[in-house]
Amino acid sequence: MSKYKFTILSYLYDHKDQHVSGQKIAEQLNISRTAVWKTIETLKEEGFVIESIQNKGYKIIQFPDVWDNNLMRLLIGNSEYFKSIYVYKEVTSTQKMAHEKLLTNQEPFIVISEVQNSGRGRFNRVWDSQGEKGLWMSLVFNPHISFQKIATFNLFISLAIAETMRSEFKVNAQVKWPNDIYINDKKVCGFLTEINGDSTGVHHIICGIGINLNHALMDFPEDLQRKATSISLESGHTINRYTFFEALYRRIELYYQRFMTTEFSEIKEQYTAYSNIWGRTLRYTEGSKQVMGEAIEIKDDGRLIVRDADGMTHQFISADIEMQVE
Ligand code: BT5
Repeated sequence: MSKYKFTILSYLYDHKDQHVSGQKIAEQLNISRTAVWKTIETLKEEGFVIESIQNKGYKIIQFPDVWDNNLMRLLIGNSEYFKSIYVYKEVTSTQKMAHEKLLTNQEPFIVISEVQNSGRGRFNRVWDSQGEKGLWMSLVFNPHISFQKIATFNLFISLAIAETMRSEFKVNAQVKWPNDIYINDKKVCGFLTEINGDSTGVHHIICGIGINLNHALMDFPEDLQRKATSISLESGHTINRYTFFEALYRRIELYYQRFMTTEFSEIKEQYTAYSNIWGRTLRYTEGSKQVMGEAIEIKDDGRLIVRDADGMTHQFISADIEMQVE
């Protein structure tokens, strides 16, 4: 790997709206023109599309299809909150990696991987994590909050994800309480939240987020084809995964800050408007409790209230909700 790769990529990235000459890059970075040329060739081999016009210079036209460590470091360099990012080609699970990294790194960070060969959902369910199609990452936060406060974390994160999809990618993303995002009644994103803490409260939140971005229907295993979707399938466009990642982590930072400084009641109206569970009879399962009923309210502490056919109300803290009740 060229030792100048990160600095040259940073320079091109900072000037991504214009062409910059090899001479100028060489002068600014105090390296030889040959080194500039060689490094740009390496970047091209790695999948960066870099236009080179005589007398004008170089310009990045397209990022590679895979997660590039240098580029991710650049994107995260603008983060107000996350201090580092670990980028992998393949891991068992970013969630598992995040827990391991936490043993030596206590500052907020992100783990992202192209492929997870053992991605997992809640209760160790399988999370299908195809390469080059999705966004599989775990975000580590280091709040110092009470266990009680954590109950509404998922609600803030759901809104950050759904809002990113709606405003930047023009799809009708809806929140499915407590931790899924759906489009047209199909799951496009699931996330899970784990915590490290002790008697004094929560020290770390490890939030694993899986989002289907560029999947075609056939990219999903057969059993998911009826239930899952991707942003690309819903919007009709191929999604630039870097653009998505950047838009998402910024909104997550914003909503994390809101989570830390306000109460759920502040965003409840928007959350309720974004939810897809109202006005329909669905099956709610939490542990051994199962209820067919209609959701009527989300309480300020994040609990969901469901009314069954006999008019009885039931409270849920974190239920599985079946959207396609047969
Ligand atoms: C979730 O669990 O929805 C949380 C998924 C979290 C995945 C991320 S990826 C990065 C990080 N690293 C990990 O290893 N995990 C996290 P749950 O609510 O239990 O839903 C799991 C169910 O979703 C499965 O049983 C399938 O029915 C369905 N499913 C699996 N893969 C899917 C996919 N790619 N798209 C849509 N649905 C999927």
